[in-house]
Amino acid sequence: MNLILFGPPGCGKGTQAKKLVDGRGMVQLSTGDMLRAAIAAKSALGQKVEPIMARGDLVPDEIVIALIEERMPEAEAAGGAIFDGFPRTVAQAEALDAMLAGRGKKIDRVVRLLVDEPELLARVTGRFEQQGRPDDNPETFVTRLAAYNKQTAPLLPYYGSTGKVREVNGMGTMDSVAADIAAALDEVEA
Ligand code: B4P
Repeated sequence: MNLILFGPPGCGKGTQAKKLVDGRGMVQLSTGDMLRAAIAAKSALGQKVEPIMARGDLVPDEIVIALIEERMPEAEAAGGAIFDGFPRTVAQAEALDAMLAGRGKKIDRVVRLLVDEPELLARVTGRFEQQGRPDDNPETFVTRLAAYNKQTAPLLPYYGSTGKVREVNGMGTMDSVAADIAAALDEVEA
């Protein structure tokens, strides 16, 4: 199964993807994690994206598309993947569809996590205090949310017309959100 976890920064995409990896053995492809790994490794890519991420802006499409393309064989071998934080623009969604179609595959489900803005800010601020992730500071979060609203939210009509989108209330406990996502996935597998 190929699943997209969709929603604004701090809605729980990474949190829920990790639960699916643990519970169902699915493969998680998180562009955010890949970019942070490049920064930690001080690679040329990491040095290029570090200031962009620190501002809260999206990194260029071609960079994240190449990162996903590199991991496609792993996803294919596992029978599918959880796309976490990708796609974030219409160009990325089109590239993903083309990559999957080239392998005779498709997106099976898009789970949209619904969380209101005060809760998003509270979560990201909490993580900033605990982990100090630079782009979680409250000022940068405003830019990340604006990027979501301007560049990522327009993906909703792109996927809406496919009938594959399921909305899940992301405001509950991590376990209750996980249960609702499981129901949305079981519907595909049934
Ligand atoms: P990401 O790493 O994707 O960051 P994110 O949107 O904040 O999601 P994350 O997975 O970290 O957080 P989660 O919601 O799980 O992206 C970071 C940056 O990388 C972007 O701003 C951009 O610059 C760049 N980037 C990444 N992908 C890109 C792409 N495709 N194109 C361009 N640029 C890209 O969790 C947030 C917090 O909430 C956690 O502390 C968690 O503990 C808490 N939480 C989760 N669920 C909860 C619940 N149910 N109740 C209470 N707390 C909860």
